[in-house]
Amino acid sequence: MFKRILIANRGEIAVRVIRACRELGIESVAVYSTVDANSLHVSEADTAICIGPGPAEQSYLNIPSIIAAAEVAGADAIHPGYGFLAENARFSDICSTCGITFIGPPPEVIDRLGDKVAARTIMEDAGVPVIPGTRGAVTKERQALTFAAQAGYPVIVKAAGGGGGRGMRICYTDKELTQGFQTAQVEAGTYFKNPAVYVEKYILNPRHIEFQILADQHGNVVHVGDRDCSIQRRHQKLVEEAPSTFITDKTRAAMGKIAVRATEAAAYVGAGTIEFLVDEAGKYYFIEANTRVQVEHSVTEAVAGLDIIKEQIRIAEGETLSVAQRDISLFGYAMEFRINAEDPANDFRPTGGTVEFFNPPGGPGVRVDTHIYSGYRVPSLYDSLLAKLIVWGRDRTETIARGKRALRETLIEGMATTIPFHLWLLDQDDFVAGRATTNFVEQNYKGV
Ligand code: MV4
Repeated sequence: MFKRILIANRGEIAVRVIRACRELGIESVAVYSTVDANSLHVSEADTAICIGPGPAEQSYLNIPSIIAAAEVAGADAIHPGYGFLAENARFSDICSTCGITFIGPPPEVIDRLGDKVAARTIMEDAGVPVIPGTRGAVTKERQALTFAAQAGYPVIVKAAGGGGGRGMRICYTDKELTQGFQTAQVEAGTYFKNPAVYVEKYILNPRHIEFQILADQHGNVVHVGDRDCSIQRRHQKLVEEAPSTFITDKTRAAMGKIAVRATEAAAYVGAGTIEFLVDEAGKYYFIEANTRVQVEHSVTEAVAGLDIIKEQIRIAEGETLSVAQRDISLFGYAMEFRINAEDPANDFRPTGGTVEFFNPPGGPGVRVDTHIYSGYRVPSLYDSLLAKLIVWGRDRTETIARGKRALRETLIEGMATTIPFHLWLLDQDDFVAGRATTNFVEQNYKGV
């Protein structure tokens, strides 16, 4: 059993991990940058160590500082949260070299799945449906054009080192593809230090549906159901829900089996996500795997009654999963609303400043994960997430009603937040009817 875990992160996820540690009787060590000295994760943890100045490169991304803090504190494990170093294979490797358990997959697994070309090949070979596309990287313009001629336009050029919407280019003609291929290659080399690109058929109006996975070190793999993350804007998710209304229980079961197969094919260990795109006909395709716990893990916790962070820690300790697939069932509907310091009336421009007053919502079926409090100053250097509001209901109608009620109860004074956007969304017929795809926000939201 771990005695002490260092949390290499900040904000709500650091607070979330501290809570799991406390329930498991494990001591927590927070690290913080100078601008985060008044942060809740610092006061909530058993100990806190300052690791450097505000800019993340000098603190939350500063591997030597974090390792030094872990050694000084006597931590036997590091939880990376999401973002920052969570999907950094080198960090996972350095932790293990220093005799500290990285709570996440081993470096080889992070590398394998971080390379989207390698991941596609692994999945294809394992019989996991992938989007029709080139096998392996495309190095010659001719290969890209040949694929497009055979598959038909539109196609999408993606960087092997990209993911999460970065390094993609949609092409409708030979001319666009010739150009797009060139620029994609150059950009991939500069931004991802990997010039490899590949080409896929472009799926119009897809839904983004992902499966939560848990895999222990003994070969046990389970999925904890799906999340629909289609409500997003410029690749930033705004609302996630579980389970998706778009797929039938039969499809859900089939996709779950495929997600487990994908996990096994990657020899995955830890908590992770298998992402799919689902086209208008309901066909599903693997797109990528995330080797971290995600922001939206909490909607899965709400419908599955499982603590994903505690499972993640158990896995890292070498324990077996606390549940088998037959023990997992989903009950009701959950939605997560990301309350960001962004102005939805002003193109989601980052706001910020001081939270003059904060009143969190409560009552049945409501969970708030946050690091803010009345008087908290939001540093401008990090992401804009202030709080996650997670609501649960027995059916989706109850969940929506609760969402509205809880969003109205939430008072955050001192800055504009995304709450008015969420209230708008919950009044949209297409959303209420479960018809919103990944283009919904861009096509329908004109400001509040
Ligand atoms: C696609 C696609 C359509 N066709 N691939 C964006 C994020 C990254 N994970 C993959 N993405 C997409 N890949 C093919 N072949 C459309 C998207 C996409 C998208 C996917 C999920 C959620 C939101 C999205 C918004 C725009 C585009």
